Amino acid sequence: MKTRVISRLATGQASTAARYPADRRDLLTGNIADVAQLSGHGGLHAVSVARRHGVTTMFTLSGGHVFPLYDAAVKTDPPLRLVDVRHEQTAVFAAEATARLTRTPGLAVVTAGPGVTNSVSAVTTAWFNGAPVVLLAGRAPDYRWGAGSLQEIDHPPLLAPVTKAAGTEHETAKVAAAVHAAFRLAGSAHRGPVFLDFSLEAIYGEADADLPVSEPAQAQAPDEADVSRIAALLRTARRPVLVLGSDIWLGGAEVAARLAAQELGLPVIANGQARGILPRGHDLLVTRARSAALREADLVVVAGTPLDFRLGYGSFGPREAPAQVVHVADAPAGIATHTQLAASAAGDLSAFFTALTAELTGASPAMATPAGASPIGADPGWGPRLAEAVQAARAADAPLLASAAEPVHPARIYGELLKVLDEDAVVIGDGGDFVSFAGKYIEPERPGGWLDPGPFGCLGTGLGYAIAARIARPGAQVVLLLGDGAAGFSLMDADTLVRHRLPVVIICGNNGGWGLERHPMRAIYGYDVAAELQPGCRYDEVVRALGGAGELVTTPDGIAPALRRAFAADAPYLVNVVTDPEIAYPRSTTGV
Ligand SMILES: Cc1ncc(C[n+]2csc(CCOP(=O)(O)OP(=O)(O)O)c2C)c(N)n1
Ligand SMILES: [Mg+2]
Repeated sequence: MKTRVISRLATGQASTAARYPADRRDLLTGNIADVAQLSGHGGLHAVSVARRHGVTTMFTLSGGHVFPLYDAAVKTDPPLRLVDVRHEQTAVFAAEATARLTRTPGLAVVTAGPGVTNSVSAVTTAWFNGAPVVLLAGRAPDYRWGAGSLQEIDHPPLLAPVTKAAGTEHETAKVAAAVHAAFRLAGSAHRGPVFLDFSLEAIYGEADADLPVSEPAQAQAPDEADVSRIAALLRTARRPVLVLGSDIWLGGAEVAARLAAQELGLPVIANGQARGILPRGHDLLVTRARSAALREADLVVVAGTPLDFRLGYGSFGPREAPAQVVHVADAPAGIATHTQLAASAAGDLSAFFTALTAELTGASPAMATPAGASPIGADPGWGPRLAEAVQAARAADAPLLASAAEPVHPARIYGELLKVLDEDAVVIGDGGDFVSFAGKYIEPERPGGWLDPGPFGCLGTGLGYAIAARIARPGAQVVLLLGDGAAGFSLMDADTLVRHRLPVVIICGNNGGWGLERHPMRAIYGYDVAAELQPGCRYDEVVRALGGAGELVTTPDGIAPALRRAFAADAPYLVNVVTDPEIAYPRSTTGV
């Protein structure tokens, strides 16, 4: 089994390194195109293609149907890093977080049957989050299909509704092309997961095939007339707001979006991975006053995120004078159809913001702004009013962030965490109320480092995201905020952190129950059931038993020193903070 580079072309001449004298190897640099032929089993073909697409890590859980993929991972040069986990869901969540943090596709490999079915919630999460994930799976052999071999089930129909494509490859010689197509599709806007399984014959079989050539994906520029229509709306709006979502980060549009906000003087609310595009404290960042901003706005431009429950389904502004709504997405299918839009644009998000800024500031010859005039028609009092609301919200937070209450108020955990969080920290939330508090109090300094589960709201992302974050951002703090309920879904994968030497700080907000369900059920029925967990359960001891470290914290003053020890530890470390079970996050939406 080997990858055979059959020709290497430099400046038009077929050549190999061996043909050049050592002192003229410089001739091999520069415009070199690799034309490679693959020869070997299907696993080798798949892994060679994945590497071409920037994959350096394979997240997986073992099964005989996928051994050739492992064989290829360890034998290619350089090898792929193999991270073997304790539940397939963790493997796919890790691939998703890799994609979201590195903006190159993430790869997960799972075995046939239950390996695939265990992946479904995580694939769906990647689907909702527009994350470029390729899930490769084993599959029962074709020659016995229908006779009932182990784990024989047709996977693609299970995956089709939650992927951009779900298919099967039956021939070794076509594996490379199929994997190449999967990566290209996953990584092109609007991004998302792609599923591909290989029959046992295809993955174990041997064949020769060309390694497909990767051309850079062509970004689709938004329609100029659409941009002009949006510019015209901004020229006359008095109280405009710009909402930025995760696709801004995933599409590499964070710089263009920031410049647009600054040059146009637009107040910004940031969601998901767009949080941090304007750093905490920036005078245009009004996330902390989002209710007031969205309630009073007369024009809301939402870019890079759906108009779903997190944004009131796209209804903004005063009841008697609803705001005009503009939706901007990276692909036409992402434009909302359930609400009336004043305008929309679809295409490359960076190109959109650049064109919009140019048109409104006069950099575009089409529409020059007289010198000194504001490029948009905003009421001069609007920005300062929102900035004041932000200040007021921050001031109101202060006592809770410093709360000396016992049992611990969850906000106090964030008060302490904010003091030690680095600018480039990756912060991951997996839980209910505990994570909602985090969303309120933690405003990142840089984009891309905030990982919440997104609109699918699937508990259990935590350990997979943390594993991936530690690998993707080796020099950064990685902090996982974990509800005690959420912990139950994936804490066993602290074992993966230990085995792969991946130190992560895990803070468990332990309110002894499913807080986000306990309080709403009480509000509806006056009582609650199925919402209690063991009070003070020693999740820290679980991590210790698995070879990591941790400690229990029961007082507010105990939090800061425990966090110091956790960040200093060279091991996965769970700070288990027992919090007040009676405290509910003040929620304004149920999501339905
Ligand atoms: C897989 C999954 N199952 C159930 C839910 C419903 N759910 C949402 S939040 C929540 C409670 C989470 O409890 P915990 O992690 O302890 O956080 P807390 O609200 O107590 O802070 C539940 C059960 C879900 N979102 N995902
Ligand atoms: Mg809880």
